Amino acid sequence: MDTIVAADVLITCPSRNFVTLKITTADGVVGWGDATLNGRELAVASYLRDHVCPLLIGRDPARIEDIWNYLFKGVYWRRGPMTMTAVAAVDLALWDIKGKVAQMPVYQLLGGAARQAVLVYTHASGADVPELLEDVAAARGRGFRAIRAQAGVPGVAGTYGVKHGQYYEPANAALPEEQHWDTEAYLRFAPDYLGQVRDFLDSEVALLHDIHHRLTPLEAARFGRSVEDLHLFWMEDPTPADNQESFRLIRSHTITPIATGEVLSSIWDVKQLIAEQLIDYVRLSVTHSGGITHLRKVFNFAELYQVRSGSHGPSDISPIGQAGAVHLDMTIANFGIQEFMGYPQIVSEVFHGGPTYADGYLTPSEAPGLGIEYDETAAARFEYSPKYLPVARRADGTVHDW
Ligand code: EZ4
Ligand code: CO
Repeated sequence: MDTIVAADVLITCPSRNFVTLKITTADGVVGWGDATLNGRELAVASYLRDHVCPLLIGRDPARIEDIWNYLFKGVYWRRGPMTMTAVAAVDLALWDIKGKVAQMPVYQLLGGAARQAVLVYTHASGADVPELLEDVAAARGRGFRAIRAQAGVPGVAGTYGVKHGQYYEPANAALPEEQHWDTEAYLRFAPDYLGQVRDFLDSEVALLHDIHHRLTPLEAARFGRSVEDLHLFWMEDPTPADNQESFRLIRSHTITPIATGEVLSSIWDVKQLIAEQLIDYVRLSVTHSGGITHLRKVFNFAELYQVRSGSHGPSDISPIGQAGAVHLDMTIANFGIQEFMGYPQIVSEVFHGGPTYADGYLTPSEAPGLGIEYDETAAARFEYSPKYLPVARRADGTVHDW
């Protein structure tokens, strides 16, 4: 039996912060796990370093399911994004090790390819409609078959989802910026600009839109109804999912497909949404939801209700997490789509390998394990620097949902 001899937490910031768990075995196998939680990076790093790493030493790295349950059920405090991101990092590193020992890519260990490649969507955004259409055209130029479109709302300064510079990067400040939000302005404008994007795109290209939990259930129903003719692939996060039953109201009023879950992290957070068929796509990610071991259970459960996967895949999940997502996406029966924002070039100085993008699809690496390596020497050049997402307030100063 091989044993875990070291578990180290590494932090780097090649333009943004990434937290990585490195597990080393007595046989000299190294596994990499992603532990990046945007804006709470150091909390997860401490959770791992102070409370999880010591528990791993001496354990058999082959026993993934057992270690997962030890860290979830065996710990008094369970669930929550910080816990589930920490557990995910361990899980990803152990799958990486298992693949390297077996000399197989992780998707083979999970049952093998259920499709040729993984359909992805990317982001297009603009401060106004002409800028958005330019960005949509650029995404088409790169071959994307599914595009998420977000435009600035006139009169609403700093609308979420609109890029700054070359890359969409809302986590841009050492302390959170304050931005404005105006629901009525958004509801008047969004259906109109999405219509313009729909007309601009070839009909076979899928159009997605992210609402970022900004609406009440009734407002979301109104929005969903107003864009039904556009046949959106989905409207994302129409309202917070803290009350899972509130999606019933949206569902009873509109046939616009619904995706949710990027801020959720366990099967319990989406159980009712799935079992009552209140959503069409579940957006939990490998990195924030307990890794491959837990997310596979969520997707298998969703399969029973014809709910498909649509995992969160922003550039604030590291390339290790993104690689893990693509391995899992390859193997499940109810895969829907995978978000893929891509990374600034500088990120590839630290993370080598990973899935290959071509023509709107990602293909996992055939290298053993997750197929991605972390360059510790390169990583050491990029020191942690705090970066926070903005906070939104309404005209009267009330804090609004993210
Ligand atoms: O804004 O991951 O659908 N994707 C998204 C993301 C989120 C960031 C926040 O950390 O909503 O781009
Ligand atoms: Co989103």
